[in-house]
Amino acid sequence: MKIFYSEEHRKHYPPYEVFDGGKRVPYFENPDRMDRILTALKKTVWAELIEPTDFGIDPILAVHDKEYINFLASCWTEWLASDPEIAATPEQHAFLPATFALRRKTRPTSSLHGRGGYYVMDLSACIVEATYKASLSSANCALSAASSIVNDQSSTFALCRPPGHHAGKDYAGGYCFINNASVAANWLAAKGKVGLLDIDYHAGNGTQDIFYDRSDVLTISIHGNPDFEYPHYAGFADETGAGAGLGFHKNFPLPKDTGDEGYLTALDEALAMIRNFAPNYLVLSTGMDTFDGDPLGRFHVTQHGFSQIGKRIASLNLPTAIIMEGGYANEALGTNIVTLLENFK
Ligand code: OKP
Ligand code: ZN
Repeated sequence: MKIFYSEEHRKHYPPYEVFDGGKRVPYFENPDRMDRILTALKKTVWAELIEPTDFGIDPILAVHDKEYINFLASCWTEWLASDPEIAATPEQHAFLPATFALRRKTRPTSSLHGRGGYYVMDLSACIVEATYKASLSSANCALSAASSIVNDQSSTFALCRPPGHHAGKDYAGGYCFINNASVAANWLAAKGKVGLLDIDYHAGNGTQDIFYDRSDVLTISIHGNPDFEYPHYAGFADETGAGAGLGFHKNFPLPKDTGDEGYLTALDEALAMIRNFAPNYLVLSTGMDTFDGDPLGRFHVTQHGFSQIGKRIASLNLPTAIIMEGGYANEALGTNIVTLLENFK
């Protein structure tokens, strides 16, 4: 199986993130996650690591707002230039706004913090020097996977970091800056009908927003109920699309302590919807944070569960671009990914 991966992510390693209550903690979405997965992949006989192709900025701008992308590109340099103390110790800092724009009647104002609060949704999408380049490279991994499934009609894995599914057209959030899966799905939509299934533990709010009024990409997300879980304001069952897209988005908000059985019941319903939609391609936003004991999740999916999840999704028999999203139980991450991927080779 082709695995698209770049080392470009490594320096995107903010020194901290901020939890509810203002608590600073080490950045959970860290480079070690990729090392765990790489180690596990290298033990298989079927994983073929490939550098992503550079698709340029156009397929990204087909999904994201230009001013938002400009903000990501220049944020760090502007931040350093704004304060000599920060410039003296850049490795101790991350750009984080402390004021956030509501989407209603607001606009990006010209100061860095004015744009920061407009384009950044929370205190986990920390921007450092390497963030923009890492994000572009991550998107190129997803685009390379998309292009590869069209050419080969077989499934591929994009080992993306940073992840993408919380990033919307013009906002970053939840460790995500460019919505890799959406960029890939939008690129694929020019070639055929696309199903996008998000199995990360957290609701794929960015993906939901991007395709909300479109009927050519069916988006489905299975996740912890936003009544108790991040991202808190999207992912409810009554959000089903709008306009031409009405009926082409589906959320499965599940309760705390969901295990294999409850998860697979929702998955089967999602797969029936995808079969009915009959897409040419599938994009799978793949988070492993549904795993039992994940530090950021409240589900109890087991390794056996991941094997079943992979088997059932693979039985759709669709060329699938598997896109890495979250998963923070780093010790188990490699094994869990390999267990899922085994079904697609
Ligand atoms: C990204 B992905 C918890 C704060 C939540 C953000 C979680 C982002 C998850 N106190 N922090 O979907 O795995
Ligand atoms: Zn997640």
